[in-house]
Amino acid sequence: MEQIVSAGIIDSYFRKLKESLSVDVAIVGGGPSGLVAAYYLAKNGIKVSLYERKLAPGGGMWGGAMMFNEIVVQQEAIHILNEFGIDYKPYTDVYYTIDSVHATSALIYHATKAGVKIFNCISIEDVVFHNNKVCGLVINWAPVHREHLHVDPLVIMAKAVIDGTGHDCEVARTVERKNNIRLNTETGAVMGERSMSVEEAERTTIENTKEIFPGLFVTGMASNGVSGSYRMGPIFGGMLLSGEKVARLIAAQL
Ligand code: 48F
Repeated sequence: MEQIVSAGIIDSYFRKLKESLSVDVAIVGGGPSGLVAAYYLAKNGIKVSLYERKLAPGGGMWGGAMMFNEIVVQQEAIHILNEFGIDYKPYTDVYYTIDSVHATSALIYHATKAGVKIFNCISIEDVVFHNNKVCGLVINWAPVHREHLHVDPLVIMAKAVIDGTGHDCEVARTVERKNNIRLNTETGAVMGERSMSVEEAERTTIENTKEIFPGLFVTGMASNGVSGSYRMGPIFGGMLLSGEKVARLIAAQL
């Protein structure tokens, strides 16, 4: 009995991992923007895997604001809440409040149900760079990084990579730092995030959602971080719309 339980887990995990060695789209970060992008891509029949270094995907959405577990979403993103079957309550005529645990779990549920393979506890430490194009991810167990263990990684090949790592825009920073290249930003570099300006930030999150280097796209807060725009705090419409947009851009290219 004990052996069957262990063998079942090992066999099915390694099957999943092996089937994901080459995917259409590899997403770094399981925050709201990454999860929404993953869902729409998978719904379109595109093969997607998502890597999250924490135990639970969901990023900064679980905690609402200051651990008050409610978030705000504006009118423009309501169609995405409806798509995911997320309940919301009107607060004004254009802003809605939502239980953040309900919303986050719905994003995860529907992404996996649509066929996205989520790998948690895995950290992206680098990309694969061929012929001046990003074409995969270098992955390792998150605890390997946390413990500073000297252990070599494995590689996932992908036609497109999405940096959904939030405020730190980790993938974009790594690509820029290591490869002596210019990104598709005003300065050619990762410009870094500015202070809080809610309305402006919500708008630019969507504008800045784009391909910043061949094979590398940005979504969510990483879009604003890369392009030097503002942060917005616990309003999440921009994150959801950015995920929807990056999925559309990639689907059109594949
Ligand atoms: O930060 P996060 O939620 O990204 P997002 O989708 O949403 C931002 C909002 O939560 C909030 C905000 C909104 O109003 O400003 O901050 O842009 O999720 C990013 C996820 O990426 C993971 C990280 O643990 C988090 O769950 N992550 C970051 N770097 C790596 C990573 C990495 N190198 N490898 C794997 N996962």
